[in-house]
Amino acid sequence: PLAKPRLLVARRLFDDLLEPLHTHYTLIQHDADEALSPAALREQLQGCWGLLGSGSEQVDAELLAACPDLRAVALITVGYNNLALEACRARGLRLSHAPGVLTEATAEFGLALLLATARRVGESERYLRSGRWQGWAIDQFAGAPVMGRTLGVLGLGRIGQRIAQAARDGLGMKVLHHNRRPVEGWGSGADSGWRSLPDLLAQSDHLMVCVPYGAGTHHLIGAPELAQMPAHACLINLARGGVVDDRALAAALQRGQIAAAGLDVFEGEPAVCPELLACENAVLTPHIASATLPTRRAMVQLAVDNLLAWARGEPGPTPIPI
Ligand code: 8YV
Repeated sequence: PLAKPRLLVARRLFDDLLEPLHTHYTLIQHDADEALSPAALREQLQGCWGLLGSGSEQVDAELLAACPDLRAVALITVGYNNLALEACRARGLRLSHAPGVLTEATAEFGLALLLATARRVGESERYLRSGRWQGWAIDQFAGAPVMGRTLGVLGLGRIGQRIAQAARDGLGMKVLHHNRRPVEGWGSGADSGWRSLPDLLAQSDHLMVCVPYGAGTHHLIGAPELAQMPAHACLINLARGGVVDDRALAAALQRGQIAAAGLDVFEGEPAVCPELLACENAVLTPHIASATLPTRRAMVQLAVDNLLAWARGEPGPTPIPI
C-alpha cells in the first residue's frame, strides 16, 4: 500500500474528532497549547503534505520554500490572515477555513463585550473583589447606555450581520454600518444605515469592529479615527489586533477621548501592550470570542471534513476563496 500523506496537527485539539483522519493520513501531533515557533513549524512540517492549523501559524513564501512537500492547509479558524495567499496560490495549495460555525458564538461575545465595557463590569468587579467597596453611591460606576442607542458595525460580514441583527432586534439599537460592498438586506443607501467611515465614527454611540485583517485594514482605527468618535463611545474589537492601533487606543482611553474599549484581540498577542493593561476603562479578554465547546468542536470538525474530502479527491465544503 502507498504511504499515507503526513499531516501536521499544529496544536492540541480534540482527539475524538481527529480519529477519522487516521484512515487517510499519518498524523504528526504537536500536542501542546503553546503555538509552534516559526522555526519549530518549519522543522515539524518537513515531509508533511498537509497542515491542520489554528490561525497562529505563518504560512508565507519563506515557509513554503523550506517545506517543498506541503500541499494543503486546513484552518480551524474563519480568519486566514496568517496565510500569504499569493505564495499559497503560486504553490497551488488546497486551503480551507471555518466560516459559519463560529458566527453566533463570536457575535454573542461581541455583545457581551459591548455590555460589559459600557456598563463597566470588569472595573467594578475588580473594585469589589479588592475589598474597596464601602457602600452604594449615586453615580458610582455610572456607565454608558446601550439599549436604544446607535451601534456602528464596521465590517458587515457574517459576524457583523449577526451582531447587527441581534443589536437591532434584541437591544432596540439603531444600527449603522460601513462595508466595502453593499450587503443584501442591509443595502448601501443612507436609509439602509450605510455610512462612510468618518460618518460612522461620528454618528455611532458604540463601534463594533469586525473586518478581516489585511493590508487594507491595518490600523484602520488609529489616532485620527479615534478623534472622530464621541467622548461617550465604546470601541469593541473582535477582529484582529492589527485593525486597531493599540497604542493610539490606549492614549485615547487615558485622555478620555472615548469612554471605554472592549478588546478580544491584540497586536502581537498573547503579548498585550502595557499601556492598555494600565487602562481601567478597557475590558481585555484572551481571544475567546469563539470559545464555547460546541463551537470550538464545530470549528475542528469543519477542518476535518475538508481534510477528509481532500483525501477522497473532492474540493471540500469550505475552501478559502482565492
Ligand atoms: C480562533 C478566530 O479562536 O476563527 C478565527 O479567525 O480568531 C478565533 O475563532 C482563534 O484564531 C484560534 O487561534
